[in-house]
Amino acid sequence: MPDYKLTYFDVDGGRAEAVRIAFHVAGITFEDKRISYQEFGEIFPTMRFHSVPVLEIDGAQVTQSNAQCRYIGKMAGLYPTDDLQALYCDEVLGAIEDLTHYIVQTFGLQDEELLLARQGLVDGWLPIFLTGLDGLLTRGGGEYFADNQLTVADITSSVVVSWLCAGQLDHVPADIVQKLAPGLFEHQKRIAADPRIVAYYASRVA
Ligand SMILES: N[C@@H](CCC(=O)N[C@@H](CS)C(=O)NCC(=O)O)C(=O)O
Repeated sequence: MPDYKLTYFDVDGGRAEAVRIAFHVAGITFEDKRISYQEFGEIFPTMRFHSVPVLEIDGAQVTQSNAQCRYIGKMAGLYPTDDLQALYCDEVLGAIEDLTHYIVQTFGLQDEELLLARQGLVDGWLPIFLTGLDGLLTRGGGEYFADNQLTVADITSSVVVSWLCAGQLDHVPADIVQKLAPGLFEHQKRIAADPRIVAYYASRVA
């Protein structure tokens, strides 16, 4: 088995979270290297695209969280073997990445500028992506996005939806998902209760 090291911020969320969960579900030991924002400021030039998560496989860097998700997800049985179902899974991963990108663009803004940017999200990209993802869930049958079973798409969506519902984003109502995409809201609660996800978080506090 190769030596795996995943470097990301010290948060139980964000772009590395589904990769960490997939490692756990696969039963693969990896170094969960959690860095502070200050450490990131010191080491980011050593990273290929100056960003995290970075997965090192026997010391060789691989970037891009969705690529990492697919790679570890396959070993964990969390990625469809059927090409069409894999496409459905990838569509969700890509949409979540786009949505995250739009949200992150508002980070670091202050006061009136932040208010306007967040209002723009609430009136624009958030409803577009939340209702779009709700539709993709319906396409998958309502319970999962693809393959009629848990995949990295469900986990990635659950991580972002839980973040949106936590009320951590100023000027974004914490009930926005519940109001605009009730199916997606229920999906998040169901995925968080999946025994594999519960076991991962139990292992975090153990
Ligand atoms: N598409 C990349 C995006 C990576 C990315 O933007 N990561 C953020 C953290 S979630 C980052 O490192 N930001 C540092 C910065 O913007 O300076 C991926 O999915 O891995």
